[in-house]
Amino acid sequence: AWLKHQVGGFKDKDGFESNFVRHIETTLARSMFNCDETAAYAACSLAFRDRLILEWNRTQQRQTFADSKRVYYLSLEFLMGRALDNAMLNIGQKELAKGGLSDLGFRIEDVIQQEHDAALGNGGLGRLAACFLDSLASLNYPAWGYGLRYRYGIFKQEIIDGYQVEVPDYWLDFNPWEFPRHDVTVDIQFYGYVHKSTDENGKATARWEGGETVKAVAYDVPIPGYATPSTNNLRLWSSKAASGEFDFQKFNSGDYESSVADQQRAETISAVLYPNDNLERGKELRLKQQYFWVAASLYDIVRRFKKSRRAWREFPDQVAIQLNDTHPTLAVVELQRILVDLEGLEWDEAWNIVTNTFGYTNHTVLPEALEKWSVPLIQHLLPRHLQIIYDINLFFLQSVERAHPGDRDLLARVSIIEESQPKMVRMAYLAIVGSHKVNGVAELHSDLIKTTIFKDFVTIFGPDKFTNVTNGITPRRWLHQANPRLSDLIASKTGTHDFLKDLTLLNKIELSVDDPAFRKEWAAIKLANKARLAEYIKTTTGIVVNPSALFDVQVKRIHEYKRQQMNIFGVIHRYLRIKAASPEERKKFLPRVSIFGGKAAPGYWMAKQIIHLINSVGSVVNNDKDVGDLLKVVFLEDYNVSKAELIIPASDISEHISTAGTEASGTSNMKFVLNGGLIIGTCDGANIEITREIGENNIFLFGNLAEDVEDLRHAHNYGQHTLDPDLVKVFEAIEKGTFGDSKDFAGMITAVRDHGDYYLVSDDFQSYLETHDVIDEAYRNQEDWITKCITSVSRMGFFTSDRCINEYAEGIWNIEPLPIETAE
Ligand code: DL6
Repeated sequence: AWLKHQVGGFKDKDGFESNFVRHIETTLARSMFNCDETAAYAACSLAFRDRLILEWNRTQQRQTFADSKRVYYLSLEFLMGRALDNAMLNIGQKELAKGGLSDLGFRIEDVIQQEHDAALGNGGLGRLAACFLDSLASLNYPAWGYGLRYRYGIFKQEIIDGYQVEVPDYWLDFNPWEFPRHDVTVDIQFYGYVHKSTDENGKATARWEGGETVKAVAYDVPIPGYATPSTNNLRLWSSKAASGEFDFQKFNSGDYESSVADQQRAETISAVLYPNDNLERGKELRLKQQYFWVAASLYDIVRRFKKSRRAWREFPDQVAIQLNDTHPTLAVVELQRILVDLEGLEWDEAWNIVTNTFGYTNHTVLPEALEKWSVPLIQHLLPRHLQIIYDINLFFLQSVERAHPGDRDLLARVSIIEESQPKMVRMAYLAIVGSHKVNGVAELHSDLIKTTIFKDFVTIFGPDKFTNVTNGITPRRWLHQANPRLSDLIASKTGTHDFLKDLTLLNKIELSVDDPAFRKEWAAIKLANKARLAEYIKTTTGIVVNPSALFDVQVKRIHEYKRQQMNIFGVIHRYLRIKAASPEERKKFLPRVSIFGGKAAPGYWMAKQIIHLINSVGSVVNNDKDVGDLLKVVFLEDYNVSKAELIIPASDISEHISTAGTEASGTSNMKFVLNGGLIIGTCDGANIEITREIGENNIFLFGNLAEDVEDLRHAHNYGQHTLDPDLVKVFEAIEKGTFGDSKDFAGMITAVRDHGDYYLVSDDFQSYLETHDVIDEAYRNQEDWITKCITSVSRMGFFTSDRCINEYAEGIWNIEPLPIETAE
């Protein structure tokens, strides 16, 4: 397969170079004498894109010809990052391109850097979708992703005077990785009325006549598999006015502004990604985005199915649709509408098809993130869908009543309609009722959904409907691309890079754990990665850090449950200790660099306060002569996928310290360990399974357990809450104005001291500090430390997204990989 695959790439370096030059001279209308790095990026991308297109067409033809079952992954977020590096690596020709570019006078790193991240996501959920696409293609599964082509992805974060400022991220200036399909469009309706009537056979029918029509235009993005010719498709929808560019009548009568109003209103739908992570706000435009996207995707899927001329009942044998969180749940309703209203199927037959088609993945138990839409809003925007939701609920509740007669409380608890003011549609319940499988994303999380938020549904549907698929990451991007030297060192011991296709092969390096040359090179790679990050820190922030200090990293969305506030309180505690120590005692401190990065949702006041405190602590600590190199605090602006690729390989210890039971899985924990960093973490999400795989000695766990959280919160609410004395000292320092105007940080303090400490910062603080002391000690013993790192990496095989995809394919989607013909 690999040989055949090479045929899909360039024949040789000359082939690449001539293609590159052709694109410079013709596609870009430049000359090689006037070719800067931006143009080189464009030409290199176009050259590789040419290769991908060929494989992509073949893959699509192969899938159509095979007519086997496909999976459609519906996700409002795909956090893809850069495409060129990934395409070169997956095609297996990065070295060739490096040589070619060098011949033409370019460094491949500089060329790669020109690319703007495709940042169509907020955090873990969107990046997981991107890893899944990589695995689906790499494992040759027939699969499509469906999403929205936002004109503006997640905002760009600037830090000005220590505060987060949001700047729009217009990423589409030049994007060679997408293909507009102006011939693939779907008219999507909103608003309007439902006409009910009875047909000649006495059957009740409903016809929805929309009040507004918007056009969905498809943009296709090729997704190359690794070491396989399979190239799958990600289809992103963009919104356009159905009526064309503008209203000529209004234009001709001089009403220029309103002549473009329709166009602007339509284009707004796919204009921006909502920048909330683990939070839903119930905005009408968001609901419009959701329906626009699922309606266009389902139209496409159904159109493809109908070409096969199979009977409708065979739909679930041909089509699996995965709902990435509840965002696409309207797809359940839309498919039922298509089957009943448009195709004339009986309700029960249609419902049977629907429920056998969908699977639903839950990514959070946080109440504020569970989607609910107000009934009046749905009634207004999607009147027919609301009727269908009511019917789905009616038939569901009737079945519950039959199985649990007389249990009115149960009916109220599980009703898809919440009887509040206004009434709300509980999207997670609709997703459960409309799917045949529901999964959580790590063992603890999957257990928690069964025992807490979805407990009643386990009683109703039985435990088999609920399952777990622990998240994973693609080792192609998160090892080979982000950390090529480590990947090559591992290959030198395992014999090949095959571990990138079968990550369990990493276990072979455990045999080399005592090999001095291997260990030396291992340490040298880590140091080089840290030096590279130190250079970046210096250029972007002006802060000089010592690469041989311990790098302590927490990069992820800023959220109270992720507890960056606990981290910065810990940093302040360390600072106070250094300050209080004598010059002699100071020598005993292990030098540390505390590195933070992450965006706060623009409306999340507390998260923004946390960012401000981190930056304020940094400006004091970094300029304090008593402290020197013993402690530096860095906030890296605009954390995104490309920055993660730079930061993660440079970490010694990273922080995954959510309040137990709140982080569904986490995936950066896996990325850090895979890159030879150790982690400090709570017993939460996938940290638990990471511990099981790599061994308790190789991870620094601390804090209360999920099972104790409720009791602790209860105790807080009854005033049984004594603040940790070290935390009190930290608060005193903040309140004294050590880090600037203390009023700016009052919210963070009162949340812990006066408002019940919902995230248990005080309860976990002491064990957090003690564990950091243990880490300092462990780090001093570099020999042991390296052993821990190597051992951990060797045991990370389980956390590949390839394993996840195989689990989904077998346990939920019932799909098979499509065989690839081997070299002739
Ligand atoms: O499953 C991917 C990712 C998990 O690793 C994180 O633990 C979890 O917080 C995140 N969940 C969300 C939920 N947002 N919504 N809706 O992003 O999913």
